[in-house]
Order: sequence, then structure tokens, then C-alpha cells
Amino acid sequence: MGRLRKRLLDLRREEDGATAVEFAICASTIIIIIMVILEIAMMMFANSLLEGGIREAARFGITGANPDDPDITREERIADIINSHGIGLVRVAASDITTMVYPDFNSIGNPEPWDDENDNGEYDGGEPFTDMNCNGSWDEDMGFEGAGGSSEVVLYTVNHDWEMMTGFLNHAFGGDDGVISLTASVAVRNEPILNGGTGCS
Ligand SMILES: [Ca+2]
Ligand SMILES: [Ca+2]
Repeated sequence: MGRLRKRLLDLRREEDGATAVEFAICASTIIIIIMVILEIAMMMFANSLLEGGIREAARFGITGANPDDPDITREERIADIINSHGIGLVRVAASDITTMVYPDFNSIGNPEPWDDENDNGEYDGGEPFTDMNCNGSWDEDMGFEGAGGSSEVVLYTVNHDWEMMTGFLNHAFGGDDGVISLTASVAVRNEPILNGGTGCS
């Protein structure tokens, strides 16, 4: 009877041990899932803050408004607007912002028009082209940097290095050192009352 009782106690201890291991595996899986959800949620929130900020900055740009303080550049003012929307979670610098000018919305990201003399669908050196961005060479993107003039379309883009809380997902997202590059952009047409608007010069 004593031997049976001891065996039953041993079995009980083994079961307790197995349960503890199962619990540890289960708990760590749940913690990992929660971390992943939190990381993704925070990243999406940061991205939405960036998008809201760049939209607000573009509204500022549409009117051609200049910064109140002459010592502040336009890009710095745009960064300020984005950061005021960033609630401390998202902070960008003027160097993270680009504003590209296009004649219309359809031109965004499109190449400068060229005469495809050999009909190969690609630009080849020597083929005549219209230098839309005034840099003296043919470009795959006809935009040029600037605030744009009257009725011109301006593409506002902000890039932000988002540091993940744990760096847990950096391999999945192809980031490095737990940093993921977030980008938000919006295109707007300037008010027709502005000066300029004849493209680059
Ligand atoms: Ca060609
Ligand atoms: Ca060009």
C-alpha cells in the first residue's frame, strides 16, 4: 500500500512538472503575441500621426503662407506642424521632409516627356526631351523641389525612422536595429492666387 501511495505521489509530481512546462510555453507564446500586437498597433498609430501631420502641413502650404518667424525655414515650419500632431511620439526634422512640385496630379512620379526615337519604350541618351525640372538632364521623375507657385501641385512627403519598443519585429519588417522607416505623403494643388506657378526656372 505504501509503495502504491509513493508511486501515485510521484505521478502527481510529474504531472505538476509537465503542467508547469506547458504553462511556461503557453505564457511565453501569449506574451510574444501581445508584444507583436502592441508593436504593430504603435507603428500604425505613429503612421497615422505622420499622415495627419503632413495633411495639416500641406493645408498650410496651399495658401503659400510663410513662417511668421523669418529665421524659420519653410521645411522647419512644416516639421513643427507635424510634430505638434505627433503628441511627443513622432518627432521629425526639417531634413525628413521633401516637397516636390508638378504641373498637375497626373504628372506625379512620371518621367519627363521625351521623343522615343527608337521606339524601345525607354529613354536613350540623345533622344530629345522636355526638361521639366530644369536640371539639364532627363529624369524618371519630372518633379522639382520647392513650394510651388499658383495652381501648381505639390507632393509633400515625410520620412520618419520609427524605433520599435522591443526591436522584436525588425527582421519581419526588414528594418535594422529595431528601426522601421515610415513614410507619409499627400499631394495638394496650391491656391490660384499665389505668385509664380510657371514651373522651374
Ligand atoms: Ca528610346
Ligand atoms: Ca530634368
